[in-house]
Amino acid sequence: MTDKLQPHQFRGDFRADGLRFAAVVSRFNQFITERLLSGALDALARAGAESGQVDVVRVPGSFEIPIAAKKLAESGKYNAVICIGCVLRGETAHFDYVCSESARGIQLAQMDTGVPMAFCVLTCDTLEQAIDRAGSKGGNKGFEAGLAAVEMANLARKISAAKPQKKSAPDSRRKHK
Ligand code: INI
Repeated sequence: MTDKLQPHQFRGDFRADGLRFAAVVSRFNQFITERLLSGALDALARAGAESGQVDVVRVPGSFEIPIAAKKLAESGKYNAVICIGCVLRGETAHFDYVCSESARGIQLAQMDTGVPMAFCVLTCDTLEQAIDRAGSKGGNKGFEAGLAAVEMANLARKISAAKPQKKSAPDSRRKHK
């Protein structure tokens, strides 16, 4: 590795000033998703966000998160969207479809719109696993998603604002006479 090259490093700050966020929250397994939302809002508040910078949209289940997230992103009002849901394994294959379509739809929504989306859809075998990740021994995945949203919103803004390097002045010795 050469030590002559000093590339510009892009990093997203954990500061919410000047940014707007939306959280899409699934009502299915609300006992868990409201705790995840509290964690996400806590992260945004710690990054300096105020009430007017955050909107919350509720949808019936995790399957509906992508369409709401995409519409929010398309509105042009938000720098990042936090997607919150909880899918618990049942006796049928329903779990697999809801999990995979929710994850796939959220990824498609962020790639289509260019607005960063934080993925906070828990996919658990048991309610206990979900409780662990919604503010008890496994931490709060909503808090992590909130931080990821702030970091990615800042990073996206910096990347968009970056200008190409100016070309160096033409060499005077090669001037035409
Ligand atoms: N939605 C969830 O968010 N979590 C679940 O565990 C779940 N289960 O188990 O069925 C679930 N289903 C509803 C689904 O997301 C849609 O709302 C529904 O199919 C209507 O489109």
